[in-house]
Amino acid sequence: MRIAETHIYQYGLPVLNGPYRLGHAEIRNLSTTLVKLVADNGLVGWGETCPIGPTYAESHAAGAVAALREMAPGLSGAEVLPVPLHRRVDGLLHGHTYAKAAIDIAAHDLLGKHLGVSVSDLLGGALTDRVPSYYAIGVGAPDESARIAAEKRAEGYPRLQIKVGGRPVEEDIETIRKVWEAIRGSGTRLSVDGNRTLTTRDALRLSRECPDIPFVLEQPCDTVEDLRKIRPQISHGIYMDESATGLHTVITAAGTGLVDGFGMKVTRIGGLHPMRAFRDLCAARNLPHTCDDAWGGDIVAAACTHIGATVTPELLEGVWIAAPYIDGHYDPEDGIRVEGGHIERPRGPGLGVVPDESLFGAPVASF
Ligand code: 0XW
Ligand code: MG
Repeated sequence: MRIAETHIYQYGLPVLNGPYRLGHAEIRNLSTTLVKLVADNGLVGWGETCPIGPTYAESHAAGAVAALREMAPGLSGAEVLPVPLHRRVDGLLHGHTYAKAAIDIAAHDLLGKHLGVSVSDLLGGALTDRVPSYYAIGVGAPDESARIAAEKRAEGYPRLQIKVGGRPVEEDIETIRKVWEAIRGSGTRLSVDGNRTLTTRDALRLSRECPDIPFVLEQPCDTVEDLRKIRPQISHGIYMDESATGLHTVITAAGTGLVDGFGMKVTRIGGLHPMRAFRDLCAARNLPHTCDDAWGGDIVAAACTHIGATVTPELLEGVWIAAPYIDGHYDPEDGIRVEGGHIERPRGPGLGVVPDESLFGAPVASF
């Protein structure tokens, strides 16, 4: 099976009950980029990539479209198999993994439909039909964050993430303590995510002043060097997220004992094919990790859920999807939802979601 056509769409995703606050940005509106691959046998596969604004990482919506426009002409006739396809796209454009991931996801959708199997089957096979999710509490007032934490714990979320940064560290510490008081004894796991915005000084303070609270500290500081600096001085587990831009960084971080786990995004690492290798590297070093993405609708949510279902349950920290912040679904029948803090693995061949493409309007580019 080979690629015959490539169509690129953009679609607006206003944030429901926004803004969604991180340490470096308030997110109110996002633009997602979708890729529709049409194979020479007429089958269609969908991919998606949705950076969470232009400051979260070295990626942005217009960049996704531009990168895909650069690669698309060279996709014609490409085999829809991960290894040759990744080789092909790497020969068309260096880097830009977040854009290449949309092609990778669409190819997995196509391949699953062609073989009559799900994407999780293609990734080695699912260990569960219901994966745990987690809820990310944006940077907010201590009492409000504690209220949300209690509400989400009651809904059944097994894990919560508190966003910190972009304000005096004293406010972050007070928020963490109030959230802990709200969930203490429930068994709910906790991550405190700085999204690269803390100085090492504040990351150390936050850990030292909460010695009794068993959270993991996720990407508190911006650089690998800063993580290396605080590592020996900190008693909380450290997870790498934004710095894990590729398997090379993951291998070094895992191999040198720099981190205790990862927050990983399918599109940042380049799609489901490299994500599978990441999963297996973490399994080899017994490192827990998430299977997330920055943002996006049913297509990227399905991709994250499928790979999440193949992770050893003891190592799966959860599958984060943006569905709770998006109004509506691409697939009116089988949209990907969080229910009771968990996500049902999509059924059906490929990704198991069929977008109503009339939602997206005309393609911004077709090849
Ligand atoms: C919580 N997430 C997976 C969703 C937001 O895009 C940020 C991200 C993270 O953990 O950094
Ligand atoms: Mg994170």
